[in-house]
Amino acid sequence: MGEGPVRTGKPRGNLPPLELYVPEPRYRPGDTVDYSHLDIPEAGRQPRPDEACEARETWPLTTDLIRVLDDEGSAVGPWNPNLDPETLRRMLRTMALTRAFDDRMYRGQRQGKTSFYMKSTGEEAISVACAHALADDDMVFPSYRQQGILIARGYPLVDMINQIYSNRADRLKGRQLPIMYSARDYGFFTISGNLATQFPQAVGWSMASAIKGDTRIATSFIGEGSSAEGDFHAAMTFAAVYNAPVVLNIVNNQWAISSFSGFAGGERTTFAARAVGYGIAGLRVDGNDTLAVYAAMEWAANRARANLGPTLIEHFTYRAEGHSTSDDPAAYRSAQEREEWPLGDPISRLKAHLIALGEWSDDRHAEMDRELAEEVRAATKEAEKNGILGHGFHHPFHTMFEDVFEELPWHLQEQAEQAIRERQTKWPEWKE
Ligand SMILES: Cc1ncc(C[n+]2csc(CCOP(=O)(O)OP(=O)(O)O)c2C)c(N)n1
Ligand SMILES: [Mg+2]
Repeated sequence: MGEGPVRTGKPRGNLPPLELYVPEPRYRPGDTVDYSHLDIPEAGRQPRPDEACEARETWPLTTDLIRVLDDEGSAVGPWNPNLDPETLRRMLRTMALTRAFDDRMYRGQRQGKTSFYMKSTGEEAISVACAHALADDDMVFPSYRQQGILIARGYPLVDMINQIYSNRADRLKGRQLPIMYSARDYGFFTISGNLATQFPQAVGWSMASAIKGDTRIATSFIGEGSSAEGDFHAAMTFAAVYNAPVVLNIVNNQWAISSFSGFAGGERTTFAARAVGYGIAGLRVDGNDTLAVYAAMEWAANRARANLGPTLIEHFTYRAEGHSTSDDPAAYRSAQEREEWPLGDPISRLKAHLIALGEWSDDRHAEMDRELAEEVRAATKEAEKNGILGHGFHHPFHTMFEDVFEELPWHLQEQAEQAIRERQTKWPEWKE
C-alpha cells in the first residue's frame, strides 16, 4: 500500500521505432498500367450456392469473382440467369440511354446550363441490371451514381433534367444539388451528399417493412470509398443482428475522387469479405458483366424476400471518367487505366453477347444509339423551356422559406421579409 503502481517488470527490449504504412496507388499520370496482379477468374467457374444456404457457404465467393459472360460473348456457368433476348435488349437499351443521358448532361454543364453533373460511365450494368432483378416497388437507397435505376424504372428524363437545371419545374424546388434526385413514387430515396447515410437508412427501412408485415425489401448502394464511414458498419451490425430483408451493395470502382481504394482498406482484402466478419452472406461480382450483376442481385433479393437475411455484394468495376464535373482525373491517375481495365466495358460486353446469340447487330446498335441521342435531345429541349441555370426561371425565391414548418415561425418570417427586400433592392428586375 502506498508504494505506487504495480509493475509487471516486462522489459521493453531494443526495438525499431514504430511506423505507419500509407497506401499509394500503383499508377500515377503517365505511368504504364499493368493489371496482371488482378486475379480475374474464368467466367462460369464460380459455384452458385442455394439461396437458402448458410451464410458461411457464400464466404468463398467473397474473395472470388462471379462472372457469366466469357470473352467470346457467351453466357456460361451456374450463375447464368437465362434471360430471354427481349429482356437482354431492354437492359442494353437502358444502359445505352443512361450513357447518352450522362454525355449530354456533362456537355450541358460545360455549356453553363447547370452547375454540376456526375456520370456513371462504365458502371451502367450495376444500376440497370439491379433494377431489373428487383421488383419495381422494392425500395432503393442509392448513391449519386445509380441514375440508371431511376431511368430503368421509367422516371421521366425531363424531370431529371429539370432537377439538374434547378429550374421552375424542378420537383425538388432547387433545394438539392443537381443530380440528387428524390422520387418516392419510383421507390428511389432522396440522394444525400452526406456519404454513407443511405446504408443505415436502407436497413432501417427494411426492418420497418418487416415490422409492418410488408413484402417489399430494401437495397442500398455505397461507393467503396464511402464504405470507410462509420455508417457502413452501423448498417451492417443492424442488418446482421435483425436478419434484415436488405441487399447491401458496395460499388468498388477503384476510386473515391482522387483517393484510390487502398485508403478504404482495399489492399488488405476484398470489400465483399467484410460480410464474413458480420456473419452474413457475401458475393463478389464482375460489375461490368450485366448478367452476373443481375444473377447476384436476384439471388440476394430472393434470399431477403424469404426471410433468409441480408447479403453484402461487392461490384468490382472501374470509374471510367472523372468523379464529377468538378474533377480532373488526369491530375492523379494514369489515362491508361481505363483502356487496360481487364473487365472491359459493360455495354460492349452485353452487345457482343446479343450478337453472339444472333439477336442483335452492329447496325441495330448504331440505329439504337441514334434514337437514344434524339430521345435525350428532345427531353433536354423540353426541360430548357422551364429554364436553365442563371436564367431566372427557377422556383420563386420566397418558396425557399416554405415546406419545413407548417406555420413559418416569426423569426423566419422576419428573415424572409428581409431577404426579399434586399433582393428587390439589388435586383429590381427580378420579380419573384
Ligand atoms: C461524409 C462525407 N465525406 C466526404 C464527402 C466528399 N466526397 C464526396 S464524393 C467522395 C468520394 C466517394 O467515393 P466512393 O464512395 O468510392 O464513391 P464513387 O464516387 O467512387 O462512386 C467524397 C470524399 C462527402 N460528400 N461526405
Ligand atoms: Mg469509388
